[in-house]
Amino acid sequence: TRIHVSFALPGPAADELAASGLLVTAYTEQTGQPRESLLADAAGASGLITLLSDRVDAELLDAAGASLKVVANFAVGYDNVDVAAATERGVIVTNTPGVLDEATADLAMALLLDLSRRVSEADRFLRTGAEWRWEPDLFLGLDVSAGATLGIVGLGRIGMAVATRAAAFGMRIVATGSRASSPEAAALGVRPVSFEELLAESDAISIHCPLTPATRHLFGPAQFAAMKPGALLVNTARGPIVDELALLEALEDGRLGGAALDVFEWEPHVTPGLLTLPNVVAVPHIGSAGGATRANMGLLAVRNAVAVVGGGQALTPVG
Ligand code: 8YV
Repeated sequence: TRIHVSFALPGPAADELAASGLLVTAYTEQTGQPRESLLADAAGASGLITLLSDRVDAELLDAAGASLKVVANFAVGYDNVDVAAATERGVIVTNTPGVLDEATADLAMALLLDLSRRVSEADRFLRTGAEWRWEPDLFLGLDVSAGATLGIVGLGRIGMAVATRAAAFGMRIVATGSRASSPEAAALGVRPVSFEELLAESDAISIHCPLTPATRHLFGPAQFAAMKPGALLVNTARGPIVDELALLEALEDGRLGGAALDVFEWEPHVTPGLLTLPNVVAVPHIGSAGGATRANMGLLAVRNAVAVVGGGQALTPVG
């Protein structure tokens, strides 16, 4: 009985896995395992602990073979996993919900504040060594705390954590998604709306839905045209939810006021034109990159894998 890990787990998770008494193999680079070597190491494993960048498809599942019981994805998103192919083969798929809500919401809020108050843009300006004096209009931005409306697309666990923060900042909040009509959302002043209403009413939109066939390119030319002129877009969910070339065009046209992106359509590639626009803030998929958060994601992935391999129930199966 062996568990294979495709990347370097955070310390506490690696320690717990080592203490499980199971045989463990691991690819030790942080960057994640090249495909051919993952296919080879998966052969005969009972559990796989995988990253977003690992394509868990029929080929990988078949390379692992009949011994495979569980794929524990080190992420809340599992668009990299062919869940149907896993289910057909009797393989349980797990993710890491809950433990990264606060960290991801913190980053979404940081990006929203950065974009609205032009923090990165102003920082880049100073780094050019340009001469400046205080001026009333210098880096004038959007007052999010003066009742600006935030639209949360996909109000689930992470969206609720964003709503909590936005409410504390005095923002009006509209939302779509599973919890938009819940009492907890109502208590934060969240107004449930249709996607069309959200586009039309929001001064800033933050995306928190999963990537599925239904949400791929949820934001394209028609949606950018339906947004308020000068509205801001924040994406800490998944790149392909946004048509990145259409986004570039909407920014170049001046239709949108700015975009803050943690994720990209062709990750790790970033559409170069985005990086030359002053009103774009881009960071390399660091939404859950808090030390404690990453440790907890690792522990949850390990506990899922060990439980299923040992004949028990998964803690957080998907679906
Ligand atoms: C991970 C993420 O860092 O949880 C997710 O869905 O995108 C990030 O938290 C990344 O997916 C690593 O696998």
